[in-house]
Amino acid sequence: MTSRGPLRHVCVCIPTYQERDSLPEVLRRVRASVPHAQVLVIDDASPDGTGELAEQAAARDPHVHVLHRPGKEGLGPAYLAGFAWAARRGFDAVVEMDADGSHQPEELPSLLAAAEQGEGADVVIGSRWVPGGSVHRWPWHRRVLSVGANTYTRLALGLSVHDATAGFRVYRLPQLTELVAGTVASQGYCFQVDLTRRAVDAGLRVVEVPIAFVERVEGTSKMTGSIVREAVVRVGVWALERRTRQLGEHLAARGRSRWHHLEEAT
Ligand SMILES: Nc1nc2c(ncn2[C@@H]2O[C@H](COP(=O)(O)OP(=O)(O)OP(=O)(O)O)[C@@H](O)[C@H]2O)c(=O)[nH]1
Ligand SMILES: [Mg+2]
Repeated sequence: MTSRGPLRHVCVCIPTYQERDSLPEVLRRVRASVPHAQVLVIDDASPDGTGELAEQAAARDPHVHVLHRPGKEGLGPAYLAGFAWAARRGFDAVVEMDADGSHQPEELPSLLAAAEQGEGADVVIGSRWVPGGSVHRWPWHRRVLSVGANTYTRLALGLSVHDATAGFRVYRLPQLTELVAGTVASQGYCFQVDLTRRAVDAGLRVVEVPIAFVERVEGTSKMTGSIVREAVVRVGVWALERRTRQLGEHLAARGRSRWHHLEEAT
C-alpha cells in the first residue's frame, strides 16, 4: 500500500535557461505562497547570468538553493538532476514549475492540497485542459499545438490525462524515484509525457487540478521544432510498444483460456 501522508518537506524545482528577467519575481511569489517549502533553481549555465542571480537570492534566503549544470541539456536532464538532489535530502515531494511566470505560484497550495486531501495523489498535474483550467495570452497556433499534442498523446497512449504535456506538477518523492529509476532519455516537454505514462503504467494515482496558464511576458521561449519532433517521434514509439504489449497479453490470455477449455473437455 502506497503511503500518502502529509507533505512536510517540499522542494519546488525550477529549471532555468536565460530567465534573468522573470526569475526574481517568480522566486518572490513562490516564497510568499509556500513559505515552508524549499526552492531549487537548476540552471544550465545561462549566459545571461541567471545562475548568479539565483546565487544572490540563495545568499539572502536559506530556503533558496541553486544547482549549476555545465551547459544546456534540456528540461528533462535538468529535472532529473533536481529530483536526485531532493531525494538525497529526504524531501517528501517535489514540484515542477517553469521560471517564466507561466505557472502561478499562488496556485501551489491547491496543487499540494490535492496530493494530501481525501485519497490523496502520487502525482498532481496542474492542467490547462480540464474544466476550470485556462490559458492566457496564447495565440491560436499555440493553443492548437497544445490541444493537438494532448489529443495525439491521449489517443496514441490510451491515457485518460487531459494535459500530459503540462509542466506544473507535484510528485511524491519515493514514487517518483521509482519512476525515474530506468533511463529517461526525453529532453524537451515530452519528458512530461514520459513521466505521465510511467506513472499511469506503475498504477500511481494521478490527479489533474485546473490551473490558469499565462504566457511569459519576459524572456524568450525555448520551444523549438526539434522539441516538438522529439515528442511526436517518442510518443509514436511508446504507442507502438504499448499496442504490441497489449496484443501479446491478449494472445496469451486467449491461449490460456483455450487451454483451460481443452482441459475441462478432457
Ligand atoms: N535548466 C534548464 N532549463 C530549461 C532548459 N530549457 C528550458 N528550460 C526552462 O524550462 C522552463 C520552460 O521553458 P520555456 O522556454 O518556458 O518553454 P515552454 O514553457 O515549453 O515554452 P513557452 O510556452 O513558449 O514558454 C523555463 O523555466 C526555462 O527556463 C534547459 O535546457 N535547461
Ligand atoms: Mg514557458
